[in-house]
Amino acid sequence: MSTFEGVDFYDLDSALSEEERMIRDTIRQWVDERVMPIIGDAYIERRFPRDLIPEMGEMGMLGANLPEEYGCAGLNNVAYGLIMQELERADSGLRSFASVQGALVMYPIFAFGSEEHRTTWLPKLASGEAIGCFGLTEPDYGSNPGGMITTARKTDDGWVLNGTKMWITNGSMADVAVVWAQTGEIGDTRSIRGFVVPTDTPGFTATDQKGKLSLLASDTSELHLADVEVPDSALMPETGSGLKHPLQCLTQARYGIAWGAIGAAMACFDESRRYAVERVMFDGPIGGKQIQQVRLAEMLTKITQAQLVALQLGRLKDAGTMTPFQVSLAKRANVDMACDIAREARRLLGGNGILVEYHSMRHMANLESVYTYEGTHDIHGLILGHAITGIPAY
Ligand code: TGC
Ligand code: FAD
Repeated sequence: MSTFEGVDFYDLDSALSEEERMIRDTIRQWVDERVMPIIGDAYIERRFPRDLIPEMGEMGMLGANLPEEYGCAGLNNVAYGLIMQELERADSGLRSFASVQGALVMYPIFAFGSEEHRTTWLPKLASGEAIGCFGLTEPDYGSNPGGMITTARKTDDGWVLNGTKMWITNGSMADVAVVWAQTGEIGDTRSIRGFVVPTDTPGFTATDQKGKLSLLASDTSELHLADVEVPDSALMPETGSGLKHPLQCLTQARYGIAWGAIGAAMACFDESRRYAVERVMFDGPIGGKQIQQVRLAEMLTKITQAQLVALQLGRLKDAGTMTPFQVSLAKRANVDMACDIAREARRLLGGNGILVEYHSMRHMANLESVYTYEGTHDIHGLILGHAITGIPAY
């Protein structure tokens, strides 16, 4: 049974480069040593384990696929994906932190910001000295961000921002926010532009989202912008020709989620497999019963399929040919797979499955957020439907 350690039934290790394997193994060891012992307590205490951030920076996990000239690790996208997988093996909240920092804050600053934005923020964000958040969603504009009512109005020497952003990961911890705002008529998506806003700017406040039953080891906040005055230099110069700039950021983060979900599923499978061979009921291990064997076989099958999807997606991204539609398929399918596996794992564990000492129920609850954010499962179905038929059904 020990060959199932690491869950690599199709020997995908042989399809990775030595460097990719080495990076994966380094992060895996760090997660086992530094995160696994504390993540259950952090979850119960409803706090993101902030003291891990400097180590994540030092080890190159933040914005890992961005260039070295800005203090990032300059890794390929498969290595980046493997990092997301290993982080989410511990907790979706940890991968969320890294996703937002790297794909939703550092990526837009790199791709759409000014050189001043890049040199001011990227090295600090890469090292973890600064934390970032990404404000797109609003209370009444989730799946449809194009309708946003947060405004940026031009003044003589800058802009004034007003509005509310909801469900913002890292919001209360952040030093800098990438804020998307309407600079023209409400509904005119061509006028939606991105701003780099230091969170100590007067009028900017963040409040914790209370009452969550998922992603408890993650900071989720509401951002309030009340006459926030920023200079002209806060505007990201390359934004402003439609929703495609924020959506391009989402493509980066959704790519990471497609890998991350596999990590959560691997953790649940691993926990179930161990439990099945150790737990004795009716004079034998439950892993010797046909129902549990089929349950484990289904889990392994789904994880293997998801691994193949993620690896090929990563190779396409590295070749520069990946499309957003391929990312939608992978995000949708792999998160759905992980939700199913976490639920089945929790069931296999019996009563112990509801305890925090075991990981599956924490993953199960977390994955409900992952299913919803970065485009819900339904929305990715509609994106694929649009691609297949040419007819938008949103
Ligand atoms: P639509 O007309 O389809 O497209 C507008 C323009 O954008 C282009 N485009 C993309 N470009 C890059 N990447 C993508 N994924 C793209 N999708 C579309 C498109 O080609 C077009 O370009 P152009 O040149 O013709 O202007 O736009 P729409 O307004 O109809 O939007 C459709 C829809 C529903 C798919 C979109 O609004 C959507 O994806 N909604 C979901 C919203 C969402 O995912 N929000 C996520 C918020 S951030 C978050 O959840 C962080 S969680 C973080 C964590 O903790 O890990
Ligand atoms: P709605 O859009 O109101 O959807 C409700 C239901 O309606 C869903 O089932 C949806 O699939 C369905 N639906 C919507 N439109 C259609 C349609 N046209 N046809 C059929 N069904 C439809 N956002 C950020 O900007 N930054 C962040 O850092 C961030 N972090 C998040 C962290 C967490 C923990 C969560 C839960 C969310 C986060 N989000 C963030 C917001 C997230 O992206 C939104 O929750 C998501 O896009 C869905 O929007 P909504 O919650 O408003 O749901």
